[in-house]
Amino acid sequence: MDEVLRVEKREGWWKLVLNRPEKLNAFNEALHAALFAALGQAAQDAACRAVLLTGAGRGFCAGQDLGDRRPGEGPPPDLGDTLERFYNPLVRRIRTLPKPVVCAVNGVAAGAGANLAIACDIVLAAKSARFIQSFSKIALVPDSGGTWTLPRLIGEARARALMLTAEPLPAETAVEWGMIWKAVDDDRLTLEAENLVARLAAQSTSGLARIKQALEAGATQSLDAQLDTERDLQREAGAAPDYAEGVRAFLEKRAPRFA
Ligand code: LHQ
Repeated sequence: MDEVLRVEKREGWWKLVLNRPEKLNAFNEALHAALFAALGQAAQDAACRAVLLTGAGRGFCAGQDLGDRRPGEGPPPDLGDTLERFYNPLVRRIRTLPKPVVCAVNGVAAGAGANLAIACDIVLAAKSARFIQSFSKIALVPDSGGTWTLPRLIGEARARALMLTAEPLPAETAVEWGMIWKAVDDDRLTLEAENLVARLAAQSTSGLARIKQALEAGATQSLDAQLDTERDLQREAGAAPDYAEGVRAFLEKRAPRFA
C-alpha cells in the first residue's frame, strides 16, 4: 500500500507530502496519525530546521475524507471527538512547532485543508490553486482554527462571506487579501517553496522559534502584556549563542553559522 504521507528528508529541512491524490489528499485517520507523528519528529530532530508541507497530485487537501465520517444508520458520528482527537492537536502542533512550517498549496485546499494551510507560518500557492471554506455546503462549522485565523488574516467581512457562501477564493485574490504570502506560477511552486524553506533552515532556528512564540502570544494579549513578552523573549535571544554569532558574522562580513 502507498504511504499516505511521504517524508523527504533534505539537507536541514523536511518535506512532508500529503499522499492520497485520488481523494485530493483528504484526511483519514492514517494520514492524521502520520502527519502528527512526522511533525513531532521534526520538532525533536535537530537535523530538521524547517518543514515544507505540500500535497501530491492536483490538489493540496480536500479536508476530511467524507467517506470516513459518513452519517448513516445508527447513531450520528461524534465530529467533536474527531476534532478533539485529530484536527485540534494537529493545528496546535503546527502553531507551537519551534521551527517554521511553510505550506505550498499545489491545488485546491478545501474545508479543513484550507484551514490547515493557513495555520502554517508562510503559505505559498500555485496560481491555479483555490481555497474553499466548504463546510457550509455540508452544514458544518469551519474548523481547524479557521474561525479564529481567517478573520484575523483577511478581516471579518471577507471571512464571514467566504464561510457562509463557500465561494472558492483564487490564490491571487488570497494574496491580494492578505490571506497568504505569495501566488506563483504553477511550474515554479516547488522550486520557490523549496528555496524558501532552505533559506529558513539556514537561519537561527531558536531565533525563528521565538518569533513564532511572540506572534502567538500577541494574537491574544494586550499591547502592554505583549511588550513584556517581547522583553522576556529578547532577553533570552540576547543571551543565546546565535545572537553572538549573528553579530560576529555581520561585523566580519560573512554568512552566519547558527547552532
Ligand atoms: C473526496 C473529498 C473528500 C472524500 C474530494 N472526501 N473524497 C472535520 C471533522 C469531521 C468531519 C467532517 O469534516 C471536518 C472538516 C472538513 O474538512 S469538512 C469539509 C470536507 N471537505 C469538503 O467538503 C470538500 C469536498 N470536496 C469538494 O468539494 C471537491 O472535491 C473539491 C471542490 C475540493 C474539488 O473539486 P474537483 O476538482 O471537481 O474534484 P472532485 O470533486 O472530482 O474530486 C476528485 C476525487 O476526490 C473524487 O473522487 P472520484 O472517485 O469521484 O474521482 C472525489 O470524490 C474525491 N474527494 N474531496 N473530502
